Amino acid sequence: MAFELPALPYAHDALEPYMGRETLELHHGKHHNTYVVNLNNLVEGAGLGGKSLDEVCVEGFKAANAGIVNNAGQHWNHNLFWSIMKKDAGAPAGELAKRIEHDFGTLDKLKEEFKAAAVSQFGSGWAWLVVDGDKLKVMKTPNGENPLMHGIQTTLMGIDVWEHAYYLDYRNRRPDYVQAWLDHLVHWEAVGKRLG
Ligand code: MN3
Repeated sequence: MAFELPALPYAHDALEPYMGRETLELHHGKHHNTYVVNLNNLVEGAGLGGKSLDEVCVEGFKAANAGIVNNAGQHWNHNLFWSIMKKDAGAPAGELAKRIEHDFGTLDKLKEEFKAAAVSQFGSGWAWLVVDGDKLKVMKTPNGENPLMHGIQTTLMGIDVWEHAYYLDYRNRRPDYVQAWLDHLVHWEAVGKRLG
């Protein structure tokens, strides 16, 4: 079964002005789609045909197969990214709010730590909020890598800090993009559901 580009769960202009229509059209329709096409072209030759996306990520990373790591990783990363965004969707609630308070003190402290990771990722990559053991933790990964490849079973949210994610809307101002994303684009209810 070939991997497929998922439909965006909202219209291309649904996240404006924080993430513009043109950014979403190119990012989803061109960048993400290219990762899916490349992954499908590589997966049989890598001996990973028929495996789940999670398995392909983990096994490709173990085998240090750069093509698989980049393309399977980016497919996995973008699937998550689209699913945890919604414009002005409120604040963390319930179990997620409790866990944030317990592990970070306040939501602002979490945002501060997450922003620092996202801004300091040198070059392309991602910053993440994950569950590591029994604690919420912020981490970052380069290029197409993701927390799953590093042994993390539960990833709650992640921000794409490749330039293609923000350059049309924010030019070189990555910190402004990350701040706007944290303040306006995180779908906290969807993030909370990922706690399981
Ligand atoms: Mn991207």
